Amino acid sequence: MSTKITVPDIGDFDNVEIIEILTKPGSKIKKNDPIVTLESDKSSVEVPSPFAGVISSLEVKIGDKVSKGSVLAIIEDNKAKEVETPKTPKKNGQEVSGLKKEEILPETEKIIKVAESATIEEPKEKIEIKSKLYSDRHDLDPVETQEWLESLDAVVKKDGNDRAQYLLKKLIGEAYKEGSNQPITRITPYINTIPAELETKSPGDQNIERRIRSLIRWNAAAMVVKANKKNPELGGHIGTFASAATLYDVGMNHFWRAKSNTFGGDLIYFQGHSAPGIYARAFLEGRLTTKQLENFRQEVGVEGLSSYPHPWLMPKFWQFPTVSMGLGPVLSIYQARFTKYLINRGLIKDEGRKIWTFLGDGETDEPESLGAISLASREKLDNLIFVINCNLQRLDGPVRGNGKIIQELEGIFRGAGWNVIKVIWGSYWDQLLTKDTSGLLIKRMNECVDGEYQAFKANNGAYVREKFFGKYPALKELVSSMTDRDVWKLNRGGHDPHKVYAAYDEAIKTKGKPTVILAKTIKGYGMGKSGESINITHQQKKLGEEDLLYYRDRFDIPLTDKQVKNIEFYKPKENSDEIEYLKERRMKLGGNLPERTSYAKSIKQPSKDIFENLLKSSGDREMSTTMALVRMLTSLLRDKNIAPKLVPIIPDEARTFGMEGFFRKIGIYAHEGQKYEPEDSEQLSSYREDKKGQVLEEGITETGAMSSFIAAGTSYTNHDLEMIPVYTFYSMFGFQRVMDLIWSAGDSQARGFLIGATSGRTTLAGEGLQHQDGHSQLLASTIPNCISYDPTFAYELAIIFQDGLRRMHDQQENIFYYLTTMNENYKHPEMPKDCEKGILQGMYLYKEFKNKGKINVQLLGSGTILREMISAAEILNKEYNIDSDVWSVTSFNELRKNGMKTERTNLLNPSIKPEKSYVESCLNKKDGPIIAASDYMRSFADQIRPYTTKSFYSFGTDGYGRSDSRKNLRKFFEVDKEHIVTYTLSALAKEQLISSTYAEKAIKKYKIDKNKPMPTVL
Ligand SMILES: Cc1ncc(C[n+]2csc(CCOP(=O)(O)OP(=O)(O)O)c2C)c(N)n1
Ligand SMILES: [Mg+2]
Repeated sequence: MSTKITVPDIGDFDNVEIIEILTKPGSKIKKNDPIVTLESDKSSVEVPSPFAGVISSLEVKIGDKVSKGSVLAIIEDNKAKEVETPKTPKKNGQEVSGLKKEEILPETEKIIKVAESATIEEPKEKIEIKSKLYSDRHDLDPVETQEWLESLDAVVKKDGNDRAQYLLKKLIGEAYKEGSNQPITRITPYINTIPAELETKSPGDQNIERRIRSLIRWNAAAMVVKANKKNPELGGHIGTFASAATLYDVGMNHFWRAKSNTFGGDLIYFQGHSAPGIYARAFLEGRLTTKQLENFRQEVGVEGLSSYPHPWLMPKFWQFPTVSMGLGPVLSIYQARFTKYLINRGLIKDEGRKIWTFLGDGETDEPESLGAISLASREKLDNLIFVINCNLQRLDGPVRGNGKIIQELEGIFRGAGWNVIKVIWGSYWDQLLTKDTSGLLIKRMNECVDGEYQAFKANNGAYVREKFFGKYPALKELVSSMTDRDVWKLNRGGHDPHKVYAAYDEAIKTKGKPTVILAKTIKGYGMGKSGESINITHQQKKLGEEDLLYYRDRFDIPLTDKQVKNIEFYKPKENSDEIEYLKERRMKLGGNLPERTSYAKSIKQPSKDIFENLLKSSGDREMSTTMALVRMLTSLLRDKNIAPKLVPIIPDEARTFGMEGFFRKIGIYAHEGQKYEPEDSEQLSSYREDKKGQVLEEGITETGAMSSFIAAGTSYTNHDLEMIPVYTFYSMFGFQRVMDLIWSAGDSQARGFLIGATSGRTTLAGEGLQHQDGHSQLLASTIPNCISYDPTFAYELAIIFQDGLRRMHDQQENIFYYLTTMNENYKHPEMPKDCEKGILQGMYLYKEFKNKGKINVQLLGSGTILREMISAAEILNKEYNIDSDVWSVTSFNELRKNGMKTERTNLLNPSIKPEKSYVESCLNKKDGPIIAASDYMRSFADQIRPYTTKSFYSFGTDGYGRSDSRKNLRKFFEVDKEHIVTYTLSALAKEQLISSTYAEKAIKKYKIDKNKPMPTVL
């Protein structure tokens, strides 16, 4: 049967042009195969076939204008109306999952099995402990309270926790209806979440583990002290790791599974300045040498260790740069989300991998730390575990001296839907808590603030007895049989391996939500007077001999006094119990951590035809480079190798950039699919959410979008799967907003494309000061491995993008791209011959304007302002008989890099013939001064000024943007063709090549106000 394929509802558009025909008569097509591509002045979108069949005729041609209902083709669909078969990933499939199908040694398999079984146990049924009553002066009727509590106890015993929760919820609901506006509290008493009797016991040998931990503590502290003795400039931290040692050790000994050839590995975000402890363990494991430890923080010329986790500096060791506070937490949330994205898209297997994130309690002040936690619960990221080391201190002093950080965080995380596990008290408290039937102990625990808790640990047992227990006689009595030493021994949860083990165990078993562990610790644990729980702990890096001897004794390190004074490291023999135990534990968990590797296959490059369309002239059709980008991505989505690897990332601007066509075509990733019929379901660009969706529509969070970019851009190492993130943002809200994350993308060696769309100070006319970007290119130039371009024409963009794909995803270079695209529509010429190399190097001769004039000028323009240059060249040529060479500068940044390199080479080789910079080699045979301009600040073009001997004049958009028409904005910033003509004439006069009267006349002609101040002050 013949059926017409017509244009579906395309929203508000009418008379839209057909720019591509993607099928031909006789072609057999499947449902959803694209028939044509339509392009309005804002976006391009493919029209898919609504059913399968054979195309019998095409009813349209390229250039035709169509509207809803126009017939595109006739299809013979007498064959079954095939529904597109979903592409299920091949199990062990090489091309889909990127997982290696390799022979696994039986030995290794055994190890993995043991590791997995160690961590996948079914949770035990939970029993609620009986609530305890203590007298409360706010209680109007204690007897009534007691009755209610007893009823609750009875319900818990008879029908369990869930029933009790249900009843409580009902009660609160009723109270709310009655007018009580008191929300249910999200804060529980200041005690451990897991009652002692429900703790899963650690299978580890606690004695050996303690000895290992002590050695790690010693070596970590010695490393810092040694470095600072050598050179006090070097710095470092002892107190942070001292507080976190148990938190890390329990993970390393029992939970964190390394990457192997059958398992992707857990991903651990270590707290940045606890790095010395991580090195110290790697030293015991034999992964780092004494020499390396001795060279902590000395990386120039020697194989030293970097201050903090920096994959750029230690690419085989560190996986995640975390030390800029707040970035680790947010990056890890998006890492966990991206892992689920890959699983849901069928690109990797679900192996139950976990992402663990360590952060400081002070670090939670950073908006980035907590800003994305609701995403984690919304997306049900049960693969994510935060461990917040609540040592109650930050750099200057207490985190919440007058409050309790653990309680504050509990409320925030619980409110956001996380599973919260508080690990406040160590095992020594268990008995006291059981013994205290009055409820006073918990009351006292609840009422003390962090400033007091800090002071307790900065003092001694007698102080704790008096200040903590002494407040209530009954409490004092509770500890009357304990010595001060015993009281001092009452430990905090984060230093108790049993408590930490139980919390981790529960965390990994939690389903459907992320977990946060709030572990109470002591900053500078074990440092005694030199730094335990005192306000200067964070900065303490120089321990004196006395302090070192104390530290040695505190942790029973078998070093002589002399060795301690020499600050020697200590490593037991290979066959010692400690080393054997430590290695055996890691073997069982699949290998060492942290370790950075990549077994990702490179991506087969697309054929040149994909880019062909953009290399041709657009004829009379006007389009923006943003649209050209969308066209190119649409074509790339037809390439079977590239398509599945593309990760389009957009923070709520798809429609601004004309990318809404992707919604229907590849779907928006939504872990629960789409539970509703979108209001625009009939339309071609319908808002389609899908569990297998490919677009990461992030909502309004550039921080989140950038974090996704980093997760996707480092997928080659974290998932052994090369992916191609293309994160398109409003250029003003890119570098300016999330520069620190972009810096960390560089450190992480992320690969992918950042696209600053609607870029330039004058292309975005109406949006004004806070939207118009005239400096992102300069910010991009500060990142060493960021390659940036400001192309003007579609063919330039295509050549650059194609080369980027080749360099990053085929050659696997550790670089990333920043490309600015614009929203200004204009015609695009055909690519001139032989300019590909120049496009990539940063400039090429676009056109010569020759009139056999005697006077020459070199006009260099980038982005949209190149077009003003071209118009200026025409005017100069026609009206003033001035010849010019117009150069399209695709990247002042790349030109500068080349210039610096050449200059350096020449300075280092003063006796040989100097090399020419690329700029110089382009311009040295050309006559006339250089006039350079862009839609960015003058310093963008100025970057190449030192690399040419010619006179150089640069123009740009220094100053705040504002709203007006493009024409007026360019006039205001003096980068329109009239100013360029005028300034060129003036420059030529200054060079004494022409009379100054030409410029004076032009100033009058173009009504240029000489008295107008510089735009920078307006
Ligand atoms: C964005 C940022 N600001 C400031 C710092 C400097 N800094 C390093 S550690 C630190 C205090 C950290 O306190 P906390 O998070 O509680 O960690 P702790 O050392 O107590 O475990 C500060 C301010 C930083 N690394 N990053
Ligand atoms: Mg802290």
